[in-house]
Amino acid sequence: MANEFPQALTIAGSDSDGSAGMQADLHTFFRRHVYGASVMTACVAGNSYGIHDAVNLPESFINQEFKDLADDYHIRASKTGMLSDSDLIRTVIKNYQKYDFGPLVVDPVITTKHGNMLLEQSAYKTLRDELIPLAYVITPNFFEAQKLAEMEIKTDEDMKTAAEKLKDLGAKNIYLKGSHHNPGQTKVSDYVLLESGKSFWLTGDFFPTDRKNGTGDSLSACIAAELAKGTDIEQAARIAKKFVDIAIKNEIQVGHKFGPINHWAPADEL
Ligand code: PXL
Repeated sequence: MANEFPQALTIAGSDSDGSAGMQADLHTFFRRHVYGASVMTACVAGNSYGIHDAVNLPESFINQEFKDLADDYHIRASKTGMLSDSDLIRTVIKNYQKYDFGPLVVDPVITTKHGNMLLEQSAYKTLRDELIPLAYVITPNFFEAQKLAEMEIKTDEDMKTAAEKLKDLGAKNIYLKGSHHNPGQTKVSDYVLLESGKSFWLTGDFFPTDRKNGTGDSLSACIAAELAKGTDIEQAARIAKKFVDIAIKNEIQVGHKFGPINHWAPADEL
């Protein structure tokens, strides 16, 4: 029967070196045994040294991408990545509200790991006030969480307070990634706050490497993939943390500088 196989959607920018953005999402969907569809919102030209150019796709084209998927596929979960300006965010919101594409994972992409801005300053409020309230899960990194929660995070208690504040923005479930910028740290602890009120820490080893591009994209894509298969949010969060940790630890030598994580690393048995 058509559409029996679980299908997930990434609504994201294309990253020409394949390490992050839509390409990282599709690698993750494939690896987690979910069929991956994509609505491309923007294209970035870059490599492991950095990003060198970016363009947005026209609204009419993005609308058509959504329509074509809705006319034929059964998308069971979606995720957003790079949405560079307010118009783009609103185009995505309009289409997401028009069709049934399952629960939405919002990765609130603001900058790259290496400081390139991926979201215009003026779009930040649109992301926070209009997109995040539609999210089933948000997956901010440490810096995005501080910006969105409007507070500094220094302690475990601060992580918990920030997660509560993020929930107040309207997202149902919060996956807050812990800091990995403390000298000498050996562990990274993420904090998850669920719709039910349950919360827990997910702690993994810190692995010092420059080959970490696409980590955040892959974590949120893994959550979306699991949701598309019917996994509950707690289990999806646990699987995603392990999936990404394994992909970081099993480095592949691609590119000269900030290379991609390894989506092939043995992660079938999570
Ligand atoms: O990892 C964040 C990200 C998201 N989307 C695109 C990117 C990047 C980082 O490089 O290029 C398209």
